[in-house]
Amino acid sequence: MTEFKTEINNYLRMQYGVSAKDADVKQLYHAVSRAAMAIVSDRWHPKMAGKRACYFSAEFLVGRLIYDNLQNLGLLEECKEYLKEAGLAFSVFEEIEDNALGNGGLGRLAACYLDSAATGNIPLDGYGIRYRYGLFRQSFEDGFQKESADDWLRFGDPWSIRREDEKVLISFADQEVYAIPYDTPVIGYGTDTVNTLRLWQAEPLCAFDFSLFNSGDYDGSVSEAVRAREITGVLYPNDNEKPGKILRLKQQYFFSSASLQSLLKSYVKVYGQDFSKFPDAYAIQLNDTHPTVSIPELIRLLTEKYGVTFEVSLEIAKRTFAYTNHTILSEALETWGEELFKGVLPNVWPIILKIQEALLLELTQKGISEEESEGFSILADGKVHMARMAIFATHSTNGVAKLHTEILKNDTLSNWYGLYPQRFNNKTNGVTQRRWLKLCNPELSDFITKRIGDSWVTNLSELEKLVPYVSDEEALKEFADIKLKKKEQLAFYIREKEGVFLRPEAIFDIQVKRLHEYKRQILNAFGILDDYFSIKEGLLNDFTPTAYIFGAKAAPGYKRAKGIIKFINEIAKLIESDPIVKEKIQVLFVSNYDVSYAEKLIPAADFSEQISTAGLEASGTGNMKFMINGAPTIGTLDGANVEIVECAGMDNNYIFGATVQELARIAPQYDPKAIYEENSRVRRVVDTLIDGTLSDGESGTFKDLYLALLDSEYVKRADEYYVLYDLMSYIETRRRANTDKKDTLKFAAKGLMNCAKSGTFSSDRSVSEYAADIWKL
Ligand code: 26Q
Repeated sequence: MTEFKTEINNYLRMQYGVSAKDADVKQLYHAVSRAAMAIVSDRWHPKMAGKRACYFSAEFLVGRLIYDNLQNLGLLEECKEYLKEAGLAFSVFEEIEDNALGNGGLGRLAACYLDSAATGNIPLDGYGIRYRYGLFRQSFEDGFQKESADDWLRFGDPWSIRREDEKVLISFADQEVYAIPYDTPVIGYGTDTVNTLRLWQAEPLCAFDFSLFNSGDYDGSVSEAVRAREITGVLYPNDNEKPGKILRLKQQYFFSSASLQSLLKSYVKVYGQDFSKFPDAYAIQLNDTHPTVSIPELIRLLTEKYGVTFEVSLEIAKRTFAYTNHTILSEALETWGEELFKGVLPNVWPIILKIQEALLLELTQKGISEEESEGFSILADGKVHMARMAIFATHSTNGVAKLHTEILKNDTLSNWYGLYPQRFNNKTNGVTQRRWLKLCNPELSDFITKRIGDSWVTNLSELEKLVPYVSDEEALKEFADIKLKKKEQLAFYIREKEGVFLRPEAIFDIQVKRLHEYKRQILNAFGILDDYFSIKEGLLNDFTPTAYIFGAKAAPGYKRAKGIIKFINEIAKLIESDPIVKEKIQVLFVSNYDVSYAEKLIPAADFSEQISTAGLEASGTGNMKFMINGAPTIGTLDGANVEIVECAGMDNNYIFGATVQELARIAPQYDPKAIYEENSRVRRVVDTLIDGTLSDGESGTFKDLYLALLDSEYVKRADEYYVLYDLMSYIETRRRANTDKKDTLKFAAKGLMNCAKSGTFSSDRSVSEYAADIWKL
């Protein structure tokens, strides 16, 4: 018996008094996880030597940990065997819920970077929040989204260790709480490196007030505890949208201060009170502005606790911190009302004033006029502008795809770029092929390894060696067969989970991502409606049957996004009730799309829908996952799509719609109403929102969608996201894709070419660029 299996048996016996055959899934989950932890433990210890990088992020969307960790430890096969001996399938752990402490792209990126760093022996630790409830679970009631709590701790958390001894105190204006760290090992694939993901939990100084209890005040006796736990109670479900709530600022300060206090403690142990070496010991990457309050907080700790001057502290901050921007949407650029900020964090406020003062001084020295200074000001129109502070008080600002970085430099942040051109740099996002190919698509992985060996697992650019197989008929056939198999597996899963029968022979056209107007799920919906009407008219006799699959969560307060979900669900119903059209089209909105669902959907895609308004999707990372799994992109020239087609070729993808430049040119005269009036096909699909074809159950939500597209008295900008502008070019492109799919081998060649050219989209590449250019490790 191996060490691993022995550990599992011991744990089951000691903890639960059972053997593998009698254990339930939860017991097995704990036993397997803890056995793996035991194996990791002698490689996992605080490391003092050399510079470390710290990824500060309000979100880590790691998904299910068990399979990934076992794979990285090389224990996957052994675990399968063990379960088989106990008469169980390896898939039993699919009952274990995802770790969904993130909203979408930004949180999942953080998780990919941790995996890549550990695998590449890069000392990178994650710091964030241990939310009691993660991203809400989604269900549909009469086609409307319903949310419920994500009680992820129901299954326990065997992958973390609570470090009571490392707790720190956090002070707000109106309360003091402890921050308790929970550490999870981040295990590299086939390496000895074990990094740490440290998530902080808020707890009261005093959990129970006996004197209040004795005097009969039962609520009062626990109220401090309730208020403390509230801080890390739940992840805000906003993606690219700000709630502007006090609690959110408290969360940001809570994990920023806790993380910095713990770094400073470790630092002082090694270096003493000479803080000039701090930037040589730690590099801190700010994942968007969410942890940016770390900047004044580090300065506050250095000046107040250790007597460093403000000027020196600011220099230390600049050399330590770097900032990643993930969005140009104005509604996602964080600002906090000055009064609100002062009220919650009175100790930090004076530092903000001093940073502002230092900024103004520097602007004057650089000869910036007072008028121009407005646009740089951290404090302006009664608000604290977090991105401005992040650019001023760090040494690096990066965008997440080439196009995005260019837009930052030349448009959104052009004034800053003029001031500090050397601070700006690009780091195109990436995804980990360990989870997004090897683990979720073992069939394609074997196909690849059989031909070029397995070094792609840690060096994705090796996939380039697949290029010759693009003209190898046997390889193409096998590639097409694998895709079909993944579609069959998905169809089976969906039948169980959603009660919907998808035909695996149909094209699987998939759009999965958060629901947001700029991502234009409604454009996809209009495209489907045009298919529907065309088929009814008998115009599309050559059409290859297609299943249009959506997965998306809408922020609970985002009414219009919820209206789009209802709209798509109504289209699904309409088509399902039409005996002719339903033979050609199926529409399905899967419920509760999450990381684990993505792992099943993405390998099964024939087409990847990446159709955001040009200029608005900073990068996208789902687009990369589809590409690696060999699905051509139907997309706009936006975010990393631009680099995807640069690598895989225009011919192997389906690019449509206006470019950034074109939109900039037409924007001033854009008149969606004119398009609607001139084009009867556009009109026909848009009118389904109001002509009774579809019902929103009297909620008024379809009328709102309609007016938002057409009426510039109803909204500031009618069709702000240029849906109608791109609609016809989208429809035509998708028809071409549908036709191309008929030639199985030619189509497989496009897919294989995408896979072969996807090497640069590994997060291994991204992280090594961060390490070399920004963190200087
Ligand atoms: C802001 C203020 C207050 C509360 C919440 C927020 C907030 C929360 C989440 C703002 C933005 C987000 C998430 C942004 C995000 O996920 N952006 C995505 O980042 C990906 C990784 O870089 C990119 O690939 C996507 O293009 C980008 O949309």
